Amino acid sequence: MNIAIVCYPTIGGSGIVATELAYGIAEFGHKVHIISYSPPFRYNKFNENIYFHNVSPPNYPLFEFPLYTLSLTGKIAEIVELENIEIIHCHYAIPHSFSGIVAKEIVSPYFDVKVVTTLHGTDVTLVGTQPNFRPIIHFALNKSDAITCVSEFLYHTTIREFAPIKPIEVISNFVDVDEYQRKANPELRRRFAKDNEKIIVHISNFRPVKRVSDVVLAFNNIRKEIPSKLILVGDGPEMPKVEYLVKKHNLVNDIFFLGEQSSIVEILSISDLFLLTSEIESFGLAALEALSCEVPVACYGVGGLGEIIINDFTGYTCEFGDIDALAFHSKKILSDEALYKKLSQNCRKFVLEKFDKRIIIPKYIELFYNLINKN
Ligand code: GMT
Repeated sequence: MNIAIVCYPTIGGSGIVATELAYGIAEFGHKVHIISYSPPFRYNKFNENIYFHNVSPPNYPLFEFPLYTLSLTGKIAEIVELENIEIIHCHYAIPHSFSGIVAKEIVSPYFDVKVVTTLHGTDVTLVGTQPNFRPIIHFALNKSDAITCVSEFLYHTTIREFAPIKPIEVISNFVDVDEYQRKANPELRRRFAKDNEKIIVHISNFRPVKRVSDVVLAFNNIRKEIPSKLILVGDGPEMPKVEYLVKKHNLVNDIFFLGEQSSIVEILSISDLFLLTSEIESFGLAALEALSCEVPVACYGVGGLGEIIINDFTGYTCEFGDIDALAFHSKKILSDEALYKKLSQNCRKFVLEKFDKRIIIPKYIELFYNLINKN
């Protein structure tokens, strides 16, 4: 098959899923054409079946705002024609699905191409419900040849918000379990913590929705009883607020700011607990990658997180905003050795059974084959 994947290149789950999917599909011998405004963050290994096509909006004095959606649409139509694309797979509805649908329309006299929309989260829960975007998403969903959601939660939310005429398939996110596995590294661990200290980690894009300040406050509570260090990975608009809190609570020597990192297995491999404090998370890919590296997760029980963080099995969920409960569960995990052993073993087993890319990627491939062979 010849498949175009349209995605965001920035650090964030939808771009990561799209890129890992590109590698997975390419391994089956299919040709994948990634279309975006720069090479995606995790597109860092060469594969002869993957091509990257850059979208660059024209710079003209009349256009005060870059015409990205139009440029993207034109680029998709061009690649469909040039590369004989059979499937346009759009990750995140705005503007990707919209552009995919219009590109399909442009080439329709000569090419029969199908559009698959994969919804990831805020394209439905936050951005999608804004009044000026709602009709666009509605249009894009109803015109897509297939729609997928990354979790049961997102499936139900999409039905409630948009009631698309097409059936929606849940194809959950996945992880490369061979890459995301714990590799003990005592020397690296010692660079961050003393032998008697635990390591807590948080990884995100530091957007307001992630509430990273809550991570700092929970850590401040935890460290009063459990000798520990916190590693913060990522960067984003909330960083100044987080830095302020760290200074205010005198935590400068206990928290490491690593910034954006493309390889996180090494960091997860020296971590004992992943703290996640998002106010909404349709799936929580970063948490899944932690589980795959045997790191239990403590988080708020919001969105689709309850589908992967199972209480007393892979970690603990608590009520949104209850920082004390988050700290309580974290202390429990970090102080009870038998519990810790049980949880960390369950984490890996759970991922191997349900979220291994070898289980999930064939579901996308089957969906593509069915669409191509429909007529
Ligand atoms: O929706 C977003 O905030 C953007 C998106 C992204 O590009 O990171 O994140 C969503 O998609 C991920 C991959 O499917 C999910 O793991 C995240 O839970 C989801 N984020 C939210 O729902 C906030």
